[in-house]
Formats: sequence, C-alpha cells, structure tokens
Amino acid sequence: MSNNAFANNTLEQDITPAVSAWLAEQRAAGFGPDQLLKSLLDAGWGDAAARHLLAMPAFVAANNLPFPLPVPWPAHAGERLALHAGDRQVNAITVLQDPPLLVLEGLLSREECQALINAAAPRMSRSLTVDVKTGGEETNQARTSEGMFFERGESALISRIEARIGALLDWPVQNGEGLQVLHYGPGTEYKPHYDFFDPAEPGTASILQRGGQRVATLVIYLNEPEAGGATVFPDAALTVVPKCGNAVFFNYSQPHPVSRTLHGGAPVLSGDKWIATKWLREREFI
Ligand code: PD2
Ligand code: ZN
Repeated sequence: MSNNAFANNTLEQDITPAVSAWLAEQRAAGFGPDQLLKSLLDAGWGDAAARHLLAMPAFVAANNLPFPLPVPWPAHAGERLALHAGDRQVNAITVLQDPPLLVLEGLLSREECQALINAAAPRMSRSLTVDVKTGGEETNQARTSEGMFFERGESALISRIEARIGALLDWPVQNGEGLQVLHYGPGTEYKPHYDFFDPAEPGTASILQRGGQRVATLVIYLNEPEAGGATVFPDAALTVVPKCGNAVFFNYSQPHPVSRTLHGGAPVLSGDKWIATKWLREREFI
C-alpha cells in the first residue's frame, strides 16, 4: 500500500535550525498551512519537499493538525495511462497532486452502470447525511438527491465491482463502506462539503468506531445528465463532467481543510444524474 504518493525522502533531522526558526516565526505571525506552503514555494522549495515538511510530526503537532494517515492510491497512477484493476484495465486520464486526485476512464462497463441503476432504483429514498453533532443521520438541505446503500458483497455484481476497486486502489475490500447509489433529478445538487468526519465534532468519536476515518472517495458516474451535474473541486479549480463508467478518485490523509478536498455535485440542469460512491476507511468497516 502506498502512503502519500508525493512524499519524498526529506527527514525531520534534515531541517536546518534556520528553517525551524523561520517556521516558528511564521506560525507565531498567524500564518496557516496554505500560506506557509506558498511562502516555501516562493522561497524556492520544491513542491514535494515543501508538502513533506508541512506534514511532518513536529509541524503537525505545532499547528494542531490531524496526523497524516496512510491513504489508498493506485500503483503507477501518473506514470502509465492504463492501471491494473483486477478483471479490467482502467485509464487514469487526469492526475492532480494537490489534492491527490484521478479522473478514471472505463472503471465500469455501460452494462454494469445500467445494472447498478436497475438494482438501486426500487430502493431509493431521500438522501441522509451523517450528523457529526450526534453521530446519527439526518436529511440535509445541502443534499437534495435520493439514495440507497448496497451491503458489501450483497450480489455477484456488487462483489465484482468491489474486488475491482480493491485491486485498483490496493486497499482491502473490507475497509470500504457499502456502495452508495445517488440519483439527482433536475434542480437537485450536493453542495460543497468534505467527506471526512470533523475530529472536532462531538459525534465523530462514535462514527470512527466503525472503521476509523474516511481516507478516500471514489465517485463513479452511472449515466450522463443532459446538462449540469458536474463534480466540482473549488480548491483545485477543477470540474469533472459525468461520463458513464468513468469515476473521480481523491484521497485525504488529514481530515482537515489542508486536504483541499472540498467538493460538490453541481445542480443538474436537465435530465437525470446517477452515481455510485465508495468511501474507503482506515480499517475494516463493520
Ligand atoms: O454527485 C457528486 O458529484 C458528488 C459530489 C460530492 C458526490 C459526492 N460528493 C459524494 O457522494 O460524496
Ligand atoms: Zn462528497
């Protein structure tokens, strides 16, 4: 399993006293991780080295940031177009470093997309989101779609797709939540949000008992809306347009806005939008 795809070999002891003193000064002046990263890049640091520095234990502790967790990432993403996904090859046609994100082509066949829609359609109800205040679930005005969850391994189709995702991401199938299918009609959307659970919220501790944090998201497009319905990443200025069988994958080693994984489903303007989302946890999800 890969940890951070963009880590380099800088060690904590390689940081000179001058750099440590400068970092302490910047923090004292109230600069957050984003501004520190920009300052390091402006000062001529390489992107990977600067990010690695900002994820180091001393820096994380000093800034009260969550400690970076191992995250899934497909082998050879960014080096090869075709990635191994068990029974299928998948093309990584867009690769972003910050946040670590891939647009994947051909994860599902058209037939598999339609079979998922057919199996989900009779089981749809108004989407709920996890309430981090209580650890329970609630309807949410920011999410006007309808949805359902498949049980992990509940049919041959679901097992095949889950095995493919596990092989692609090099992440245990047991660490995945059940596949969720969402349907958006015209005018419905999913406003920008993070998928991880905010460590500062009181309900998070009970949510984390079922397999730890969410560390990555895979959104698979099951059809093509006539207009609208793109997945948007405001911090990355990226828009992913739904195409049947394609997917967008991103990970977040820190459950914090430094992950830059704010994302939303833009309003569907005409037609329908169907997606399947797989959230990956740190440990077995039970
Ligand atoms: O439908 C989407 O594009 C979308 C956007 C944001 C889905 C999710 N989040 C999700 O399932 O978490
Ligand atoms: Zn989301």
